[in-house]
Amino acid sequence: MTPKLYVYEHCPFCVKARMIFGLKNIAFEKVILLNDNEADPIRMVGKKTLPILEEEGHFMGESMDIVAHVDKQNQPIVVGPTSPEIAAWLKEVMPLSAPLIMPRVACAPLKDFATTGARAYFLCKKEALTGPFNECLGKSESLVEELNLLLEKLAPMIKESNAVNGQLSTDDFHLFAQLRSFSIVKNAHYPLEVATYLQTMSKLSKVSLLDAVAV
Ligand SMILES: N[C@@H](CCC(=O)N[C@@H](CS)C(=O)NCC(=O)O)C(=O)O
Repeated sequence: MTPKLYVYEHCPFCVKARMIFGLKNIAFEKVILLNDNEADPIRMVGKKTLPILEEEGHFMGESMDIVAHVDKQNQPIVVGPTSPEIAAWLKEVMPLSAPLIMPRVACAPLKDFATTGARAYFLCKKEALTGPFNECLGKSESLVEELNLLLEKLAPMIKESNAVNGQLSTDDFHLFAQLRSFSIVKNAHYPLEVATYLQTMSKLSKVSLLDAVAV
């Protein structure tokens, strides 16, 4: 039976789980849940969280557990070394993530928010973390400037366009998921190495970027 992967389109953790199927060319059914659907995730894994993998009536949460589980099914591909430099970069960019991404995701035409209730649920929950979205958006210019500096800093760390450290590793899941979320930010400047990595990983993993709905 084809495995089912329950996801939100905006969600970087869901991107990690989607990536392993795309990279390994394994068929799966992508099921996009409404953001205010609490009942289904709670029924499946006991809490309101995605991604969730359903296989033969069994449910698995936690994005990187799903990656490891799918990877070991036949010839593993996520076998490369990780780099402390990439972990440090992801840590450094983290404070920019919510204020730049959440307010833009909140108004994007994604299936996660196909109903007014689903969009309102997201807005309410995430504004509690970031503060009012209009205030975040008001700081866009300086936040994008900071992001651009960090993208410049990332460029020389990218060894290959299909594997940040030269061979596919868990770093690629964390890095591509983060960069794909940032692709919703209009006017960010991607150095060539970063742009090529983003496009290549999107194509190989079959996870589309959010640039089509960038704000
Ligand atoms: N550690 C989990 C984190 C998953 C997570 O935080 N998912 C978010 C979506 S991006 C979620 O479902 N949050 C609950 C909500 O949005 O209501 C994983 O890696 O899968």
